[in-house]
Amino acid sequence: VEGGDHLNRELLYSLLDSYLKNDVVSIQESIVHHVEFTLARSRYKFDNREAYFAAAHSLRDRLIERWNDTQAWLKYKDPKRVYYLSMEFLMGRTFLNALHNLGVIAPYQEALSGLGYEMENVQQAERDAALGNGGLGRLASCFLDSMATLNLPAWGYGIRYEYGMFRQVVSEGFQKEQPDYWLTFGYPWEIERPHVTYPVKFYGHVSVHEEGSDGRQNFVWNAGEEVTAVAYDNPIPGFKTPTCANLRLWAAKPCQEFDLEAFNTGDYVSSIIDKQKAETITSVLYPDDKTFEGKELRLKQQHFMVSATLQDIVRRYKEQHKDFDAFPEKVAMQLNDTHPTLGIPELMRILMDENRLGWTQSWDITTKVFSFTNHTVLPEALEQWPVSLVEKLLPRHMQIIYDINWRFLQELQQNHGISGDKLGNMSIIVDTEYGKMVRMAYLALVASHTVNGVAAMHSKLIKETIFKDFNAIWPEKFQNKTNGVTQRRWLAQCNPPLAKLITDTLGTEAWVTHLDLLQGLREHAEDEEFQQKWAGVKKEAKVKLANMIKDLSGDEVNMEAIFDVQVKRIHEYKRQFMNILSVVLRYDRIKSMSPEERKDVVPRVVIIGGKAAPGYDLAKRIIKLISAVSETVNKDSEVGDLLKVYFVPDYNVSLAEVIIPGSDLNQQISTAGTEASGTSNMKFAMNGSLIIGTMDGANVEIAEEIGEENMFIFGVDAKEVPELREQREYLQVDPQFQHAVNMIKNGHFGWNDYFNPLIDSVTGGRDWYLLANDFNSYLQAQERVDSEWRDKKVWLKKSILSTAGSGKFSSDRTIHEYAEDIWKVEPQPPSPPEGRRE
Ligand code: TH1
Repeated sequence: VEGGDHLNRELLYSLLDSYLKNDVVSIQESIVHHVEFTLARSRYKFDNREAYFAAAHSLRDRLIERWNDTQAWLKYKDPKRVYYLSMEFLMGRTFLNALHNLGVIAPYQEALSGLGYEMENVQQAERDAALGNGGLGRLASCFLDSMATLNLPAWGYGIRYEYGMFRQVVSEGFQKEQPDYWLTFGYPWEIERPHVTYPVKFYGHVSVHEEGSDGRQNFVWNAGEEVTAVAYDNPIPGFKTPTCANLRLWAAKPCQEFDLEAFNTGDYVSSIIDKQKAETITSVLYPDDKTFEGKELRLKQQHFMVSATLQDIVRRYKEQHKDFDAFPEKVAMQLNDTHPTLGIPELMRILMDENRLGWTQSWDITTKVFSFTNHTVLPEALEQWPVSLVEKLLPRHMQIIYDINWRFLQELQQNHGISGDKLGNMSIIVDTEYGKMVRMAYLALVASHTVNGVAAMHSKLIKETIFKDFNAIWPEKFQNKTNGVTQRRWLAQCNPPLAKLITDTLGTEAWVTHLDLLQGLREHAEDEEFQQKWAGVKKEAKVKLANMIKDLSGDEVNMEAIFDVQVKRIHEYKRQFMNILSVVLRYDRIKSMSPEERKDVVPRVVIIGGKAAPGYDLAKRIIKLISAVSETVNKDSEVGDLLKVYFVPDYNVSLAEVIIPGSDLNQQISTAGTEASGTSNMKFAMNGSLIIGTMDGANVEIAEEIGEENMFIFGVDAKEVPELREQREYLQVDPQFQHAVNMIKNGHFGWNDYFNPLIDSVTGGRDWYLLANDFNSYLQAQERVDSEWRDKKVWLKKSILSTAGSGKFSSDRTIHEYAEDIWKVEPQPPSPPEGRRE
């Protein structure tokens, strides 16, 4: 690219000598400027959506200033950087988050209202960026917020899917999936980088050349297909810091140079059409949460993401370093589950084949930079790719994986005296009835310096189960990093009345970056005046949730009822089925009461939401069952206000921001030992919602922090589960469980045949997730909920203590631990370049 050789640096600096002004008039000028010149609309007529886009662009300008300064500062300082590699980022909306982190909510609100627009309506025009399935993707997004806020030199890397998580429509109780083409009208928060591109290769074959004075073999990968990865940067502002981190997402485009002769020899038009296939690589997010699908396109996506990312990281490093000696002192990479594990052989390939390093040095570097997070022990989620597929798509990578495995098995035999079956059990390559497979978790483990689970209990479990043999030889590799969530989005932004009450009570806003300060609420837990204020803000949030229910059902719910919420992906192990069975019993009990008895019933509004993977048959039947129960119960005039059940369609980040603050009670009821951590439990606790739950995942640590007596704990312990599973067939089935199941079976809610597979899954000695077994204890916990709700003071105290005890569950704490114990990266608070002033 020509030009720019004779820059007038002085002029350029003087033109940009301070940040854009954030007074109301300057903001209005910039909004109107974007209405006219970015949207090319009339200044005198623009609707809420156009107001949103213009305001977003004006805010984007302010983000870009910080982004540029942060990145220039990091280039100058050249510290060790951390890269978070993830196939999912569930960002949700950005507008309010950026306003809040930049500290400009009030002036923007005033600017917009001065122009005749309501902030609330403008915000609603934004679509969610839903490039993730659930907890794992949302965790990555919370981490980005914390990394920016902590001034860490951090970037996220992922894929810019054109279709995010499907939109769930529930029609007649059945889930229908609709495509989420979220980029219609453009996405104002991204910056396209047409010049940041890399070739990504697939297929073909590998040839060997004897080359050079040392007679070394050089491997050349002659690819059969090549696509171009184009970078899209998404600025991630920290809270009250000029640091702006980056989320770089890759889009696939056809490659310009590749295979030009196809155009000369064949049909011009079909050659062009062929090229368009490249774009399909980044077209759609796989909507399967925890079921490994083994589709070729998914493997392509994984390689595409890590190949572009590693080329980018290596290029950035080489700009400032002459050899690779310092690479491990400058780079840390975190693998978000095994999905980006192909980054390991890809880095080896780049070092050996493209930079001529030997195996030993390449392996030494690779094993110093990667670390790996495991998020589940469920066997169906563990990735195993057929060797035949990897060989076809990535022939050079397959060779490297074989070499890694061979050296690893050598080491096991020579240094650890392992042989026979045990050796086979630890092999990265395993022979199965479907042929040879690559166990991605083992590959990640062998090449990473650290592996971590996501809650104390889960980290212990992986050492005892799926990674037992590895823990025996490398105990020092294993760590725990209990998950966290960002209190900026999940308290400050989504629940302003509660945030204000907390700030007023603590006399400081510092909890927004130091969540431990919430402990200071403890001393007010029994203060009657404070409890009244607490009840007031909870009521405000409940009204918002009630309005949402009104919009979707037309019903006006009873504000005195317990708002009882379970929102998460639909999965057998999360036991939404057990929840609805208890609702069925409650319904039955109310029906059998006299009018006099009914006066003592604590009213409930049960709210359930979540998506089922499109191919997960039982999960879809659970949705239908909830809808069927809801229909029968809600129209039963005898029951009236005492019980209502709603299935909220299309549960997503934006709905969570309304539902979580508005809940009184939340359900975290997975079979002990199945939910690695859970993160909504933390969001609910922060917002003063009480947990009914099992001793599973992070619930265990939440109980330590807020006190078991302030939660409704039930069910068996994880250590009892294996034995109970063995005995399932012979256990006495709880009569109440049987009764609820029978009501469904007998057609009380219609559709009885359709529910048979569901019923079969929990009866006849099957019941893998032990619903029947935990049912009685669950009902007792529900009884305690009702009786404690009756005493408002008791409930309010527990609600306050929930919030007060949630300080540990800030992702700031989690990220601080990753930075210190795993990444060894340090905060780099930027000093704005010469002349730049806030
Ligand atoms: C989830 C875990 O189920 C949840 O317990 C945890 O809080 C969350 O990760 C964050 O750590 C997982 N999501 C996925 C998604 C896929 C594969 C495995 C997991 S584990 C696609």
